[in-house]
Amino acid sequence: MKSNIEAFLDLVKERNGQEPEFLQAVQEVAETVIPYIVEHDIYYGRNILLRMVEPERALTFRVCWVDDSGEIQVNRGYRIQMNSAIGPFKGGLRFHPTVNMSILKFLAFEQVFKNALTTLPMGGGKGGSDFDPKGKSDDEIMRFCHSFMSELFRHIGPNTDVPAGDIGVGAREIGFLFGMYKKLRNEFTGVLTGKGLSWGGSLIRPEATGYGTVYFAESMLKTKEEDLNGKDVVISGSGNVAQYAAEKCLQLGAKVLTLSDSSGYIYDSEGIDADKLAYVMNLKNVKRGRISEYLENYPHAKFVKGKTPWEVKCDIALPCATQNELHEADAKMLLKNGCICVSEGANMPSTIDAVHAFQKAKILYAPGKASNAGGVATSGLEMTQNSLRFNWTRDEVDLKLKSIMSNIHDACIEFGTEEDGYINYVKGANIAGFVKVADAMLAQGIV
Ligand code: NDP
Ligand code: 2IT
Repeated sequence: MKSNIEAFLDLVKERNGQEPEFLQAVQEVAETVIPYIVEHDIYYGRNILLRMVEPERALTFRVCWVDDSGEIQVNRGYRIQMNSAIGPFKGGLRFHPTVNMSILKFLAFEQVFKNALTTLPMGGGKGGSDFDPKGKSDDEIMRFCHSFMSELFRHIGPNTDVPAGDIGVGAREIGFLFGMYKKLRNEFTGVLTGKGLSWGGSLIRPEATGYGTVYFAESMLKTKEEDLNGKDVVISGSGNVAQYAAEKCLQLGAKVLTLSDSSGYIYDSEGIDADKLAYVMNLKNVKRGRISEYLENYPHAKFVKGKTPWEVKCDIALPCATQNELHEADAKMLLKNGCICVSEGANMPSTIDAVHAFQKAKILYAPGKASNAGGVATSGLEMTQNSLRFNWTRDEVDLKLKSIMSNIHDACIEFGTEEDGYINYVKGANIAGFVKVADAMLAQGIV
């Protein structure tokens, strides 16, 4: 006879067979949450997980725009409104050529649990486009964002759905999107987060995902009476999350050895210090260059083309680039080299087999929905400040971020501690997130 988990996954596969990333995200949740549901009468037999894997609404739309040479371009826009049981849909927009239904549904599904973990009143959603921002001029980015928002504006609002950034969507894109929303609606509201400071943004929002990922690593290390001071850290990615994860590691006395992009990784055996990181930030955020250009200023470093940094010996690994960037063989290599802690800044960067390898070795391993929740949590704080029409100081927001990350860690301990004392952060995060959303769904009835 099939187990409850297998039967559930077969059903989800039947309906979503063409969506491998979504099925992967659902499997990871089902493996830990179904045994919990079976043991708890209030959830059993109510098809709550089946309701959670079906988006409340999934939109696709045409985005036409004119490039600098006068050619008409056509992209596809999406917004997945996954679950609004505990608050308005909330989650980022991703602009990347690989964007499709599967990727956005996995991200939206993860977001539901992540947002619940923050304890703030936010449902889950995700959106974006297969538009590739690489190599586009600022004017092309503006025309694309304006066209994208000329449809999306009908479906979002400060009490309905509040998008933000993700891969390929940063401060520049949020500005253009906000400008068009404001024009079409004729109202100035907190409909997007990650806004500029002078027009409704929050201090610490740009830093929050990376900082939060490192705060979470600190909490995990503390359970072993360890900290970041003097540790060797390997980071993937060189975008928003990776940059601020690196900054916080440096502030806490760790040595950052690598950064990467989709072309390969750089390894600086002397460590990427604050000056070198400032160079990277300018290279990536202003010049919009490639990480290999690091060597133009620091020729002693190595650029390893086409590879991910997991082969570099380290104490702590922070995957901060994209989904499925860390495979089982990478996990085994990290373990062999003595890695004791993995805190995910990206969403689902480790494959299921890689996660199982970390757990089997009983190292400290946190899934993105727990460890990278600082970004959306600070988006929630931006929404609060917008509603209050008031801004908190940098220290006030940072303190709240720290406290939220520490509470998420506590929730993982509460729901994820196994009989032998090992903290299964995947189980903890999934069950803690599930309970909050499921209770709200039960209270609201079959809608
Ligand atoms: P950015 O666009 O700022 O940076 C993305 C980085 O990841 C770049 O270095 C990029 O390299 C690399 N990357 C992207 N796609 C791939 C790929 N297919 N293979 C290898 N490298 C890739 O995005 P963010 O830093 O904002 O996002 C990084 C991760 O963090 C994502 O998984 C995102 O979902 C997650 N996240 C982001 C949050 C936020 O607040 N921004 C919040 C929580 C999670 P290249 O330039 O070559 O594409
Ligand atoms: O994956 C994520 O949590 C984000 N991209 C941030 C979402 C948000 O609404 O700030």
